[in-house]
Amino acid sequence: MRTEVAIVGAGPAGLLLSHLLARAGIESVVLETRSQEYVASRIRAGILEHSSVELLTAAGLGERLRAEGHEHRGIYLQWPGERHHLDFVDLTGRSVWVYGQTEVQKDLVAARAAEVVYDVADTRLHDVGTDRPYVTYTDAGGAARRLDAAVIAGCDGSFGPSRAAVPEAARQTFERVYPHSWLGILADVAPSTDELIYARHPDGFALHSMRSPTVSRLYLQVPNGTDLADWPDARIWDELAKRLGHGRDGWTLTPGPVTDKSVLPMRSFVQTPMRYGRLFLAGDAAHIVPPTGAKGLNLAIADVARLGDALTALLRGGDPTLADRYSDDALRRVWRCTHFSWWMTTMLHASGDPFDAQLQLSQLRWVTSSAAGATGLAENYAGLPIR
Ligand code: RFL
Ligand code: PHB
Repeated sequence: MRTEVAIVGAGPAGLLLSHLLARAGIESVVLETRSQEYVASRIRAGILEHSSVELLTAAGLGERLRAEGHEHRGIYLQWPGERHHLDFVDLTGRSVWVYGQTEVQKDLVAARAAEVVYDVADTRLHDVGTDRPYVTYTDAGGAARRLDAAVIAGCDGSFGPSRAAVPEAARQTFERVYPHSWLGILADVAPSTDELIYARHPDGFALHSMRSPTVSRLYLQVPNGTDLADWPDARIWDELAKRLGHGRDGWTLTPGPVTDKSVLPMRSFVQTPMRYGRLFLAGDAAHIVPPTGAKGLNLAIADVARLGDALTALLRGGDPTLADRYSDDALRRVWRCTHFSWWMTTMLHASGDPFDAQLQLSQLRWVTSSAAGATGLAENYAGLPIR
């Protein structure tokens, strides 16, 4: 089989790239190791920044988002005894939207821009340093296949093979592993808040997020290696109530039936460069951020917006300028988001160190009382323009 762009991975990065390319008249084939049902039901990110909404809307993917998503003006930041609202619209003129990654994924599948081959195995990238790269894989029926392309886009997330297809001598990696994880639940209960609450508490961070007027998404900081068996639903709700300040100033947390429960380890990771020869990396394949800044999905969207432009200029206009700049341009945003996610994580998670605790409280008081501090957080959270 031959196509213009071979895309490895049908997550949001891979499917959105195929969609943007199709709109520019460029053909692609997407290879995905999981089944269509599995990919469509994974529960992940929930917040779209302003630029992501603009980009999805401009790409013809904004209809359901605007009908069923919920625009938020800002977030609450709290610590014991205090809760403050940061209004991003007042501070920066930009809002964020609650619209689950699962929904973005469904919209992309429905748009069906390119052929997606699900249930592939043994995906391998070859000759990426030449102008005749190709991918080999085994299809669902067990047959060995080969896909030739002008360009390969590695959109295969943190566990895929694309990242390692860059020769070791040509790549550099940067990593920070955090000593805590998040225990996340999805619950069939109306959110107890109108906008997200990020809570610092001496016993650990808690986040009250949501998916819809009837579905809540909540997280607790837990130690690495936490076993879900030690966390029956009642214990989770008790801990959330304590950390989120149930009963204070008349605010209550309403518990409900838990429909999903998982533990997510946290790390920051960047591999540079994001391009080697005819291989371009995008999304989690190139970088991972801890979820505290809500940046993972948004960064994936920003990468492929840039990559779509670059590949269109390269393959349609024969102009390599944007492709040559792709890695440097994308990495500027990647490092900004990596810093913001690290900063939000270190400001809000309990480390057990009393010096850290005082610095965190000082920082929280500053971002909630100074216009400069609040605007800095708002600008990063609501997101800078993509291009
Ligand atoms: P994805 O979504 O991981 O998609 C990559 C796709 O590549 C496929 N793949 C392969 N395909 C073919 N051959 C192979 N050998 C392959 N190996 C892998 C995978 O099956 C998958 O379908 O990466 P993408 O598109 O770059 O999108 C990035 C976002 O998904 C990610 O940044 C966020 O979801 C991060 N993230 C979260 N971000 C938040 O802001 N808030 C969250 O609550 C949140 N929860 C999460 C998350 C990421 C998670 N992962 C990756 C473990 C929860 C989880 C569990
Ligand atoms: C979510 O709703 O899953 C979510 C929201 C904000 C974050 C992380 C996760 O910072």
